[in-house]
Amino acid sequence: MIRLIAAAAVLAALPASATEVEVAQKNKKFSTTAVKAKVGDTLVFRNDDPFFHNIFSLSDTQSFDLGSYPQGESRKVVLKKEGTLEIECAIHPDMKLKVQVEK
Ligand SMILES: [Cu+2]
Repeated sequence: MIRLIAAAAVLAALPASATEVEVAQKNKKFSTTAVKAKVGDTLVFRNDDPFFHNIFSLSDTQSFDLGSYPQGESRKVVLKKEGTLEIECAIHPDMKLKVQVEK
């Protein structure tokens, strides 16, 4: 019985519904222009184009620069704070994605 309670406590400590949110890049566009996610979720940026993309966020909420990477590869970011992220590609500035991060 004590062991069961301990296991339940461990489960409760994990984020309730941490999930992966995949956004592909194809034809110099993100697969969506806006996406909602939760703190603790992971954004997965998959490059489906036969050239490099370089995904970055300069939003105060959470800044990152994933570097340039080729077709078939993905880069991941765990969302750390609630707020809005304006995301672009450093190589193709017309590629824009807004991520609304909620608690
Ligand atoms: Cu690009």
